[in-house]
Amino acid sequence: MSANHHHPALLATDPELASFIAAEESLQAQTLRLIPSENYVSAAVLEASGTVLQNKYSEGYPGRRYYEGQQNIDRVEALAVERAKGLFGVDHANVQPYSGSPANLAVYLAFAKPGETVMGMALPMGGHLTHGWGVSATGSWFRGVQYGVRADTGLIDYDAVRDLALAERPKIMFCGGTALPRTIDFAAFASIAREAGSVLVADVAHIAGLIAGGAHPSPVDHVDVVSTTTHKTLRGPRGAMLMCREEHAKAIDKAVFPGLQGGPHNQTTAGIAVALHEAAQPAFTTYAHAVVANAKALAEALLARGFDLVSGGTDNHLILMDLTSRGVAGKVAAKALDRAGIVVNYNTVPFDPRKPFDPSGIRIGTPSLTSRGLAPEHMPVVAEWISRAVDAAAKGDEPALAAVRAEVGELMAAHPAPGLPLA
Ligand code: DSN
Repeated sequence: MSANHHHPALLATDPELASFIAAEESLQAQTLRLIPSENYVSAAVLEASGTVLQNKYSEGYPGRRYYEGQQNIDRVEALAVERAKGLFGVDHANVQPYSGSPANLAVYLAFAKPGETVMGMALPMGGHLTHGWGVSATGSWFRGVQYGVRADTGLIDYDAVRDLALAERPKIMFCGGTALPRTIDFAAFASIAREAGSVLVADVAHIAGLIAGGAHPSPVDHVDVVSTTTHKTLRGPRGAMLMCREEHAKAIDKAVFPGLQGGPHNQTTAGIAVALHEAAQPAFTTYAHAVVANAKALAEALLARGFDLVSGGTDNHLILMDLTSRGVAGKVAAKALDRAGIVVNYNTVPFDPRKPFDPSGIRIGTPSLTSRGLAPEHMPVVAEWISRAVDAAAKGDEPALAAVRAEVGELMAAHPAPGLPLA
């Protein structure tokens, strides 16, 4: 059956657009998706996210709205908030940020004034644009100062973080990032932030699902604010949440609305509520630990094939590969892997001599393949495919990439992804 049959109204109204979605469904079904910030949501999350809740304006918060007719919307949002509080053990949750960048911008609005100093990990070291990096509003409207990792270990240099924090006394300090393969020591950051008098924000977008499932320590007892997207390891729709202690609740809510945003995306709030419900089930704890077990097994298999991994391995869902010694640039490798049915992103490695748009590494991760039920026993073959594709990229060997693609397709067909129509 064609995937188009799963969207009959769309197919009738707009067959061109329907065909694009059907093609994307096939692509997601047939490829090995290794981008560590992506996942497959469940059919239930997909259903909740595509509902008539989208027809409603709801500026304000449950019980305090600027539009009438909120009887059901209030219940949806209150449920999402209660579930977030329960899952992460926080006093307060705001589920309205449209995505991670607006969520972080709201934190700036709540705690800093333009021109004040803010501190985060440098983007090329594994941080995020919104942690004060220059090309982001957070690095141009505020004065961003940045820390990184040690050149010899690839690990965060907490002594250097402390020195910088005490010298700069930032109003806001971010920990967390987008290419960090190792456990974040939230207690160490908290002690530094206390000394420096900074508001400490843990951006756990990448690891929120691991935290919910007990596979990464929680920042909740250590930081002022937790910022997260909802669509990565947490396996929800594209959205975000801000969580904090009661003392910061008003400042955070005011910053999100009316400070930064208008009407919340109620259909997304519903999808978040479902994802949080799913993440509270025992099966999600199993999932979170399996993500890490798969990443560790994949890292070992890659090391055995001679790959260089930043920090020598992983503690979480993510692996950062430096391809310099393989004689191929990250972008060339990523594009070849794509042709081999393996979807990754090219990425800078710490102290990368190459440019961000043509860097030395690729970033991979195991959230999506774990959602399809792949296990550590499959990781040696995944490493073998990556190795064959990277070598083929270096040689321009297209038949070798096609051969990998066929093998990938077979394994993917045997492990259907959640939320996708069966072919
Ligand atoms: N785009 C996200 C990621 O891939 O890590 C960060 O914003």
